[in-house]
Amino acid sequence: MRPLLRILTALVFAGLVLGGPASAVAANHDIIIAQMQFGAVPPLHVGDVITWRNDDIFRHSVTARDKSFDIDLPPKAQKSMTVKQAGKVDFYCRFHPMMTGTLDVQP
Ligand SMILES: [Cu+2]
Repeated sequence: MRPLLRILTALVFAGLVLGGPASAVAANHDIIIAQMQFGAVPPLHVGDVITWRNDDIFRHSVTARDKSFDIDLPPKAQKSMTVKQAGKVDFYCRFHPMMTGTLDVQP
């Protein structure tokens, strides 16, 4: 095999072993909460990790309407979660219900 082909083959094989046959490599996303708003939600896939970071001086939460997650975020705190299910999940802040967003997760 030519060297480039050999490298590509090794990378594909590593991806299959590490990521499983159905998933691409999991991505990490930061979603920043600032000025009483959730930051933009990036495109997501099952297995991705979201780190929620609260840059406000207020306590917030990231609470799923379907109760699949409920993250408490004191001021200046950050917490990570792994995205486990495909589909759309609306979320809000328990302390400021006007703060809302939607996760749109692909398989
Ligand atoms: Cu809040």
